[in-house]
Amino acid sequence: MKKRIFSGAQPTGQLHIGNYLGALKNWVALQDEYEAFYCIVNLHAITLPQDPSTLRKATLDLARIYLAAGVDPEKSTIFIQSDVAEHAELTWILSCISRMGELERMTQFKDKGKGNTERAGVGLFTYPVLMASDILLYQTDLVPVGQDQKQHLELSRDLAERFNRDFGETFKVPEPYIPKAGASIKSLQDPEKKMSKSDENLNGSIFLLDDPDTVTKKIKRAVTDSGTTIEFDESRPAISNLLSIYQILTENTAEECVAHFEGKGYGHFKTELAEVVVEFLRPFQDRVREFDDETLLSILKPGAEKARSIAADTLRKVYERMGIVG
Ligand code: AQP
Repeated sequence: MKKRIFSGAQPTGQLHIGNYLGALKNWVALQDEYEAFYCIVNLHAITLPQDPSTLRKATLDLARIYLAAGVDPEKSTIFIQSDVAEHAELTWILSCISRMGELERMTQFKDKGKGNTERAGVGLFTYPVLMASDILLYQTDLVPVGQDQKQHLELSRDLAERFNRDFGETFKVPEPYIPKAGASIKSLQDPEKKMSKSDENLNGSIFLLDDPDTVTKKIKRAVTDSGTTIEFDESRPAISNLLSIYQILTENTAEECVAHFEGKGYGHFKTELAEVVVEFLRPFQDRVREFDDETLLSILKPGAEKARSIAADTLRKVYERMGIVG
């Protein structure tokens, strides 16, 4: 029996190269070895206001991105979260064993709620409980995510352990899979912040659907540090971030990258980096155009059916253990 992985992304805005390097790239690499479930988490998206027609379109567009990135529907189950009602149902159950204090400590709530708990949505507050439900429903062994999701994954583990202790062994306790390189790609405009879909400064993110000209301009405008050498250095996060992107896309070692740029200046480095990113995006964007809506639905609907059969089984056990009958 293969071990199982679960992961997902939100159909909120355009995916960027950070989403790809931190998550999607690893989903593709892991799908041979694991039984993989990749979800389009549209219920997470509505924790912040969304325009309905934009959300509807973004949901299918995200399925295109998964497929173009190399997620293979013959190997992996791809589905839309809202097609499996058990996600919302288990969220209620897990909310009842979650504690206000532990959710208040979640840094993403503090960031996205902009520190204003009075005005922040309750859904944004309970977002990590929905994420725990996503993962635990599938008896997941491994969850490939970027560094920003590590804290949420810890909560998923805590909730699984708490439920198992209080009601008997029910959930597998999942392990995080956080890549060594690419787990936290930073904004090109502010290396203290992660690259983000919702960043108002569009120059901070390289979107997967950016055209070559836009990519090149964004990289040329990327902030650099006061030094002159091209190397990994914790005290120089801007150049280290750009070099990480170069390293992962070229699949060279850190030492090879540093040696390659020895004696070269920032201008030369940025030109080469832009070429590498553009050459990576070109075939990716061609593949995105290959999938029409009908093809997507023919993948997503059976995906949801397969997911639902496993999710329903877990939820039935949960209800039994808790004494909920109906
Ligand atoms: N900058 C990043 N570097 C590496 N990995 C990242 N991820 C997100 N940003 C980076 C990983 O991408 C996966 C899908 O993310 P998501 O759709 O759940 O969105 P998010 O984590 O909330 O971050 P975004 O993409 O920046 O969106 P917004 O702006 O809406 O918050 C996850 O595995 C995530 O770790």
